[in-house]
Amino acid sequence: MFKAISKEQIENHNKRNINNLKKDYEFFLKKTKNLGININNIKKELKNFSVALPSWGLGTGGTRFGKFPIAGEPNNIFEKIEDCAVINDLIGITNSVSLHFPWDNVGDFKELKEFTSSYGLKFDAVNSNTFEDFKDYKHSFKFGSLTHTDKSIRDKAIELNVDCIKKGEKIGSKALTVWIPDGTNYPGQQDFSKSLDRYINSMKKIYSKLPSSWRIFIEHKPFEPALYSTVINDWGSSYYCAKLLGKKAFCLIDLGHHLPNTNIEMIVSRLADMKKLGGFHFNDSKYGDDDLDSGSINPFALFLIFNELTNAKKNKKLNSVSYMIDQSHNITDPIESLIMSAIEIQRAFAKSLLINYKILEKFQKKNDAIFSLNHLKNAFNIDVTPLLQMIRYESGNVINPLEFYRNFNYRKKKSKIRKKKFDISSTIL
Ligand code: PSV
Ligand code: MN
Repeated sequence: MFKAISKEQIENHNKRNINNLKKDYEFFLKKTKNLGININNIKKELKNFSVALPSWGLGTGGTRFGKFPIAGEPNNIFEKIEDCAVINDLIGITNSVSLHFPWDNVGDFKELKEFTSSYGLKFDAVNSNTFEDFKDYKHSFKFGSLTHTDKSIRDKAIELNVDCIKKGEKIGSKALTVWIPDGTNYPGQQDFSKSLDRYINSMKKIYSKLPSSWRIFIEHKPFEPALYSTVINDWGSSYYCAKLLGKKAFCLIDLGHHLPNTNIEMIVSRLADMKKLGGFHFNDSKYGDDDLDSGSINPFALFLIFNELTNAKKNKKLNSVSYMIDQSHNITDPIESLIMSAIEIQRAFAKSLLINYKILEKFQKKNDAIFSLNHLKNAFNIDVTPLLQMIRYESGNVINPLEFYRNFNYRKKKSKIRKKKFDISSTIL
């Protein structure tokens, strides 16, 4: 840590902000003490919290209508790692990066690993891409990948996933996330049952190549790019496959991969009970898989997810769960979006730690709906900003990261060094 941003710059920023923070923090301590909350225990839990950054979220995203790159944005995985280091130096809760292959292919993985660890960063789950065709491919994933009717195409998709594991081993990853685009656009286009069988057979082959300390995450999604049906459409199918595959297979919940109004926190609880909850792709959405910034649309829903996680952990029902962000930053500087999103995720977690489950259970036993909700709302409504700021301050990170980053003029500096993607339309935010 602290290679991307000098300690001195951070200290100067913190010196200017610490007096205000101390006042806010004192007020926060008084308030939580009155509620009988032990902040030291909560701080310990929060200091162990981290969420992985998605390599694909560092460049500006886009829609099928277009893309608006910004000056100074990264052109390759090394430059993306530099940006991740900036984020982590500022907020201290994002010390790992999730890679996506073949997008993040490099000639020398040893070099990438060393470069990354020189910034105090490591690698989280690796992700496979069987949802688009690349120039050198002799096949096409147009009609599916792991579930394709043609064995040679299924074999290619299996090979790409095994290749991800091999690359992941070189960089110290411990998990593979598999999301497939397979499905149909027309009723009758495919035999649902046979395509699921083909999926399971392909996944068994990938699973057999997993190193013993690795896990495999199955990511479900009800639609897109297939618009009538998908093969792994929901958590039921995901659970079924994870169970069939074995001990190292788990379900991954991408918050955007649900139909509107789905009770995602309930899915979290079920998968935790079934010991098959492996990880998350955090983002937010209003309509579908919008890939909006975490907590930007419905922070209460995010809090309710963490309520289930915290409760499951208290009841010893939770395996180790990987947290990753999966967003597309179409109109913002990705670094700013990721700073804010990671803090929003941490905030939801912090608020869930303020819930007193003994008190909540008393209300639940009495069927007291209003006081049960009120107990959750009390935790949700406490402003934990001073707590998160104090944790950053104590860990040597920055009290107000967004403000620091804006004044740091990072993009402007990088725009002088990094290759320009566009001359006229590139904007510095
Ligand atoms: C698919 O929508 C997804 O959520 C999967 O995780 C992919 O790997 C990722 O987005 C990147 O496109
Ligand atoms: Mn995802």
